[in-house]
Amino acid sequence: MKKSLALAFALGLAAPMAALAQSAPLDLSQEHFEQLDVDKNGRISEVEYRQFMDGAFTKLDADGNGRLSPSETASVLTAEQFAIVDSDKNGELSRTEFLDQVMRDFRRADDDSDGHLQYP
Ligand SMILES: [Ca+2]
Ligand SMILES: [Ca+2]
Ligand SMILES: [Ca+2]
Repeated sequence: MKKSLALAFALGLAAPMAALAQSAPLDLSQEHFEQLDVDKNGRISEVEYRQFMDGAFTKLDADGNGRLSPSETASVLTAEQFAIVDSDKNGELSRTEFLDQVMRDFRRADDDSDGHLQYP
């Protein structure tokens, strides 16, 4: 659980996985938080999170074919993590598979289920 949210942030922010894997799910730096909090209301909504991760998918999709291959995600996902996100096991990540995973992470991190993450 800790790893998967850290993974989500790593996808967008290219932070070192080794360091992130050690941190708590909401142990975001203020800088990371502010990047995600687009409307600057002090909270990250599901919409802000989804839009950010949608952009991260587009950035990772180097050949622009709408799917992520293992090599396109090599810098942010281990083979094991890739297999978890690849829910239909076809060897590629669709945008839906990717967003389903990161939004599950979001909801797990949203302890009080109000649809927002607050800066601690
Ligand atoms: Ca916000
Ligand atoms: Ca691709
Ligand atoms: Ca797939």
